[in-house]
Amino acid sequence: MKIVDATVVLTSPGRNFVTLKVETDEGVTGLGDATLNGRELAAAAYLRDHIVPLLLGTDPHRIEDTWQSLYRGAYWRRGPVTMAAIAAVDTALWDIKAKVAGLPLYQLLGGASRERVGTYGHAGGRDIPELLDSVRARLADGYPAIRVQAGVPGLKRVYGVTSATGRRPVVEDWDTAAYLRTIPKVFDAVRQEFGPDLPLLHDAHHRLTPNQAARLGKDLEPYDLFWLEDCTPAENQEGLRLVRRHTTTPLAIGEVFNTVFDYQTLVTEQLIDYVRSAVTHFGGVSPLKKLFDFAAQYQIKSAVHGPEDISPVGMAAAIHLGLAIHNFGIQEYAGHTDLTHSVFPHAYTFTDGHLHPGQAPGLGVDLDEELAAAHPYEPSYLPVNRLQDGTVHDW
Ligand code: KDG
Ligand code: MG
Repeated sequence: MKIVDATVVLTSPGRNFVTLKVETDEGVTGLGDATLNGRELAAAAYLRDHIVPLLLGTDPHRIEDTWQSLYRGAYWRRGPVTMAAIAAVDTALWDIKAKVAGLPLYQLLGGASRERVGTYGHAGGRDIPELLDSVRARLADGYPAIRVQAGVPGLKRVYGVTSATGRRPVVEDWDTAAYLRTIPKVFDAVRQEFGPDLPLLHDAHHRLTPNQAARLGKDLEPYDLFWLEDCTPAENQEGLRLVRRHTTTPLAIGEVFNTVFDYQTLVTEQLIDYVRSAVTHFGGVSPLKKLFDFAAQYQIKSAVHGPEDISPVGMAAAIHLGLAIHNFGIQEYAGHTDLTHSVFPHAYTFTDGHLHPGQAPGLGVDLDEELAAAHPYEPSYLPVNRLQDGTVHDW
C-alpha cells in the first residue's frame, strides 16, 4: 500500500479547522487534525510545504517509522506547529490502518476498557446568578461534571472563555488579587446550590505564580474540586512542587504541552493528577498513548483537552483512546456547532453526558469537502491579556 496524495483542508464552519486528508493507492483515505487556534496557517503550511512531499510514495502502515522520521528527521524538534502537523499525519495513518483492518480504532489500541467515555462540560457567567443558570443548563444537557468559570468583579470579561475572533486580538483585562478573592466565593455558591456530589472543575489558565496557586488550591479545598487546571504557567515544571506541597486539591495540566519531555518532572515526582494533552497538539495518537502508559505508572490519569478548537477528527481520536486506555480520567467535551458536525459527519455520539466512538472502521469521521470549501478560513486570534497598568499577562 502507498500514499498517493495528501491534501490540507482549511475550513471555518463557525471557527477554523485544519484537516489533513491522506489518500492511498487502494482507495482508503485517512483524516488527521492539525488545528492550532490562532496559528492555523502555520500548521497548514508546515504540512503542505514540508510534510506532504515526504509522504508521497510511502507505506501508510509504517506509522511509528513515519512519526520518528518526521520528528527526528526535521532536526528541529518539538513546538506546537511541528507537533500539530505530525499529529495530523499520525492520526490519519491510524485511521487508514483501522479502516483496512475493518475495525474501529479503539480495537487496535487494545479494545474497550469501559462502556463509554465520561465527560465534563463548561459553565460560566458574569456573576453568580448567571453562572448558576449556566450550570443548570449544562446539567440539563446531561453533563455529569462541570467546569466552572466566573466573572471577577471589576473585570470586563469572563476570563479564559472568549472564542477567537477577528484580524487583531481582543484585549482583555486581569487582576490576580481580585480573582483570588472571588473564586472561593463562587465555589461556595455553586456547592450551596448543587450540593456536595457534583464533580466541579476550574481552569486558572496559567495566570498564577506557584505561591498564588498554592493559596488558591488551599482556599478551594473545602469545595472538593475534581481538579484545578493550569494553575501556573506550564513551562515551569518545578513550580508545581511548591503548589503540591501546600494543597491536596487535584491538579491537571498540559493542554499547551507537545511532547512527553514537558511532563517529565510532573509525572515522575507525581506533582499532578491528570495529563491534559490532546492528540491534535501532542504529535498524534501514538505519542499520546505512550504518555498515558507512562503516567499510569504514577497513578496519573488522562483528561484530554477537548475545547471547540479540537476538530471532530481530533475529538474522535480522543474518544477512541479514552475508551481503550486503563487510566482514563475524564474527557473535556465543549461540543461543536451543527454546521461543524455537518462538515465532519461522524460515528461518535454524545448521550447522557458520555461519548462513544461508534463501530465505524477507523476514526469514524468523514469530511464533506464541498461544504468545507463553502466555509473558507477566516483570520482569527485568541485574546491578549493585560493587567490594569497595561502590562501583558498570561491569557
Ligand atoms: O485555544 C485555546 C483553548 O483551547 C483553551 O483556551 C481552552 O483552556 C481551555 C480548555 O481547558 O478547554
Ligand atoms: Mg484549559
